[in-house]
Amino acid sequence: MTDFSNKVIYQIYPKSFNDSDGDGIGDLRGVTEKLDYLKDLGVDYLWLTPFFLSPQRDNGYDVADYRNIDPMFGTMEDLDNLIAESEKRNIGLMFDMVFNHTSTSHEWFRRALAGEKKYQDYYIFKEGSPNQPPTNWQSKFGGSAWEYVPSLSKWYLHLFDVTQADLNWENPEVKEELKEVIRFWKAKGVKGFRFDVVNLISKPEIWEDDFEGDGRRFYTDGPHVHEYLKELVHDTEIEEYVTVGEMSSTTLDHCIRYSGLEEKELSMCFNFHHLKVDYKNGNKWELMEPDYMELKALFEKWQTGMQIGNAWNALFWCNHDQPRIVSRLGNEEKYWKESAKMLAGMIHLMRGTPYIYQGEEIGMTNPHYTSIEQYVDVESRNYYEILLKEGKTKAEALEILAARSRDNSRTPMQWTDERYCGFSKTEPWIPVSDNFDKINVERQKQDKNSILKFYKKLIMLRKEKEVIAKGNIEFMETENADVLAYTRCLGKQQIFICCNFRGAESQMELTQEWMSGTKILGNYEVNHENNHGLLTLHPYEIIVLEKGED
Ligand code: TEU
Repeated sequence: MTDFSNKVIYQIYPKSFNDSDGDGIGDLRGVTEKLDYLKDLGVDYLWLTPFFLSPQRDNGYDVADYRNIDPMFGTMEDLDNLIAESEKRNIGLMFDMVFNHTSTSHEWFRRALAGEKKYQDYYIFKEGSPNQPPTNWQSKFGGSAWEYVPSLSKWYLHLFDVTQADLNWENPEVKEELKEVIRFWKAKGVKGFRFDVVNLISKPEIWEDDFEGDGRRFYTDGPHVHEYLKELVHDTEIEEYVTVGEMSSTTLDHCIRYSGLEEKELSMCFNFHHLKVDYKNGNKWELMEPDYMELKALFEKWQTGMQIGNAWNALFWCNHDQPRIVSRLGNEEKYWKESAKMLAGMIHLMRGTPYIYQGEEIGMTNPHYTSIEQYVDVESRNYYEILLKEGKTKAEALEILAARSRDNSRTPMQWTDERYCGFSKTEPWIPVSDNFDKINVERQKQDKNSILKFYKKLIMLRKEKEVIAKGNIEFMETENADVLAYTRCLGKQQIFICCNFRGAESQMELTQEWMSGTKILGNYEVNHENNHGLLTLHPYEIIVLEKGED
């Protein structure tokens, strides 16, 4: 399988990236306009979230036609042009394959509803009485995971929104249809694929109630998932393409199989465990201070576990579903720059392929919305109602959304300090963050110490130093709750990375062998204080030392 260890991938949420035609919605031509910016940043691939025909109930993750472009994003010609222009710059495009479900507006579902047996078998329909869903499972967006269709006297499964009906992967015809979608985009020159919630595609044989949770333990990493993935990849001949699976609530053992060298499934996988360390009792909708010991333990488990298993991680903090990392684990005010850089370095220097989500490279923050009207996301809107029903006040519910909503990452990309932040000439589909006059690309291009420059440096370093791409990882200071430290090692090349989580000074022991290391990267100009092996780190400081032959 191809080695993606020195590649860096940039994620684009087209709706919020750049609006070329002034309708307030980002589009494909808008992406093409920014290719030089992305080339200059140094990224190798662009993962574009779905721009296919869709009612946009879940911003494109409700696909109505896998082979056509939603007019709000442009035309096939615009896409062909984007592919050609990317190719010229040696940037590969990765498309987002939403194969766990389709929109209920998809022709297959419409024909199923119209009574065509063939298409009913494309989905998961179950007989049942109108008052009794087949199981008590909950949708990930709140409420039952089943919807009753009176005209058919049947229920259908939707693990996400009611308009996102789960596909039946046990039906060989479904698998063939989906393979054709991949072949279609391959023929267009697409260089890779991201597979949406692909570890949920294999449903259980027995349908039973879940009295311990929301049902996920029955369909996550399901019985045939590895077989389905192997078949999909093999039959579409994408073994050498960059492929990443989004693995929801997965396990290390499964990820070793999904992305292990032997199994020939995917190049790498996303897991989300490290992004739940501030969920109280595992509940996204209950706020808690981040548990840094848990974060450290998770990184150690996944980094070393995947290394031993000869498997490959996708490294990331941010995506279109996550609040901004600087607002979450960093500091938006006094140490905004320092903390954004520290978090960037912490994740980019680990073992895996790093992903940058648009705006992360300039330290974009959450937008601090204060009214429910500002939110667009279906999950946020649903949970607002659920939180109120549970007895929260409006203010409490809004405080939770301000920290947890997926819209935190979906605000328009901040290009300049102009009105609508250089994203559009008209009012965008979702409100702009309040700080675009300070945080924007143009400003950071002028500043040699900007967060943008730091990301550029990180990307360059991965390409220059094989130890970053391929080195073994080992964690240090595992009992220190203030600092995350690790080494990477490849033959005689070695680097040491330490990061201070705190907005205050922290200390760690520096072993004898690292005392003479050369600093190759940091977020403070002043030298660190090294007092007989006790290293004092500034607030949110990151220090990267190197030794050995390069
Ligand atoms: O997300 C899957 C997923 O489970 C989430 O990250 C989800 O947002 C979270 O569980 C809710 O708390 C993927 C896409 O990234 C997301 O945008 C889609 O809405 C979802 O699948 C359905 O296609």
